[in-house]
Amino acid sequence: MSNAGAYYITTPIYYVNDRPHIGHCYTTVLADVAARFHRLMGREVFFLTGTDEHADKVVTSAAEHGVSPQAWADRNAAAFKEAFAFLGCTNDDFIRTTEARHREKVSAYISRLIESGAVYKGEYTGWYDAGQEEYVTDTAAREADYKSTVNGKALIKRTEPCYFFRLSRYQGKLRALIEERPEFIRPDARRQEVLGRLRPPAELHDVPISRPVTDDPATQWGIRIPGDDAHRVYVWIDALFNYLSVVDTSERRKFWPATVHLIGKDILWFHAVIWPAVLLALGEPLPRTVFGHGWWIAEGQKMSKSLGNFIDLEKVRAYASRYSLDALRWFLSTQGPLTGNDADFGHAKFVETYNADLANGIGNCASRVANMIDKYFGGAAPDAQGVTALAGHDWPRIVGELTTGADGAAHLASRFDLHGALRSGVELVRKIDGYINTTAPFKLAKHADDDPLKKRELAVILYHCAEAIRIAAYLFWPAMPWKMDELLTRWGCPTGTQAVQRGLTLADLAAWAGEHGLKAGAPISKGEAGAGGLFNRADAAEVPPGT
Ligand code: ME8
Repeated sequence: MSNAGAYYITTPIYYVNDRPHIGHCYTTVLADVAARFHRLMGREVFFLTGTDEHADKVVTSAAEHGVSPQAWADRNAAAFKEAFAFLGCTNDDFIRTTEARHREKVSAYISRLIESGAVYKGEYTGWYDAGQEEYVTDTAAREADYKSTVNGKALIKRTEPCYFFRLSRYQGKLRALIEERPEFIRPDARRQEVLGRLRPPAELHDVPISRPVTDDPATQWGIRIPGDDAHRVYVWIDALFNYLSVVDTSERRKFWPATVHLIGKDILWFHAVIWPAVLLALGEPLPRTVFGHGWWIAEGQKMSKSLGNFIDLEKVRAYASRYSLDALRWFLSTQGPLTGNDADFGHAKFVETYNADLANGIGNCASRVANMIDKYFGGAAPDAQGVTALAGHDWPRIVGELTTGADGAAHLASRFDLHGALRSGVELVRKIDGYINTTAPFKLAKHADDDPLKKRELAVILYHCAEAIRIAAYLFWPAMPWKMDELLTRWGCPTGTQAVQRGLTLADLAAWAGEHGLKAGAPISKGEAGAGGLFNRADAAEVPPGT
């Protein structure tokens, strides 16, 4: 049964031959921001991440470390789990492809495909890239001078009996589908890339989906083809099935099809062509969107093992500990390679973003307003009720301006424009700052004691500012849940975390001076004495953390 309120978001499942780095953290944090946005919008969310464990390189890497593939997978899967927990990711499940619940489903799916004729046994000869564990087409092999485009090593010509998936059957159907549904592959540049490879003269061939099992223990790692122990399921097919296997239970079926498969652009073909074709063959509905983001690079250079410039977990932790986890998540989710170009994880850029959006942005704005309320109203939210007209102010217009953010943010988040959605909070803060600068409450305050009209004007202005900051906090919350919960606690309002638990939605929360709005007389705290603002200014000249 489909459920219109359901929102199912997935990340790639990551190889456990190595430890997590910034790229894995990025995709999973981004998915977390989307998941949190949608929970706050009242959707029933299922957020899935996990690890891809049956790759041959897991066997190689385990052997290098003198442990069994399963032990190596256990160790690294734990590192991924720990990293995502550290980053505050609220995934609803974590799938490991070595788990029985996944393996059993994969066997059942392959059996169905064999029965329907979508998978058949044949013989494969081709150019194999051992490092990537993938066959390269003849054309691609020729163009690359029969060398791996990834590690430069020679491609190997191999012939082997093999199970094939009838991909060729789906070329026209996939093309029509991608043409009809612009939201199916995003961003649009990725969609055009895929379409280019589906339009004649391009031709889709059937693809091998098995690997032989021999006496070599290295070939025994993986899920067997049902009924034929001499073959195992190719790791990519095994891995793609995770998105379905996890929700293929009576309680979770409502989440299928996935709303968004969030991936990096490196694995677009598997997700935008092979996976949908497999789903068509199984008679399953297709995901709504496959979103392929771009690359993080480090200080202007591509990250690579040979350069040794991977931004690893230690560095990620060092940034979080120096600037807060919220600030790190903010940087990743607003400055990352969501669409188009690569994004640079550069220290100067980090500090610039941190100062502009956080220290000088929401942090400064909230502390300015809390300080004025403390000084002029004894720390209690002023009363703005009953004020309809005061000379020189157009209150309805001002309130209208300060309340436009939430609807826009929800719309952008549902379009997976997370940069735009998070920018809504920044823009709201900018409006509040502008409002403070034009109305100059600190000047009004000088005359407020002698002039009751000025005191009321001051009350209305500061109420507006505090109320708008409250709304901004919910807009920032999906990226920065801890700092925003702290701010909302200072304001005496439901935190984002509580709001989600109580089923309050962004629309409820963003209602101006509504049921969940700021109440006149309620205490507003400046925060613990000495604890300073939410985000203290940083100096770009300081040594980058983790160096
Ligand atoms: O490909 N910038 O796993 P993987 C941004 N197991 N994102 C990056 C990145 C970078 N520099 N480097 C990696 C696999 N990523 C398969 C997937 S899914 C059914 C199977 C992220 O461990 C990005 O999301 O190589 C990319 O797609 C993913 O890590 C690849 O992770």
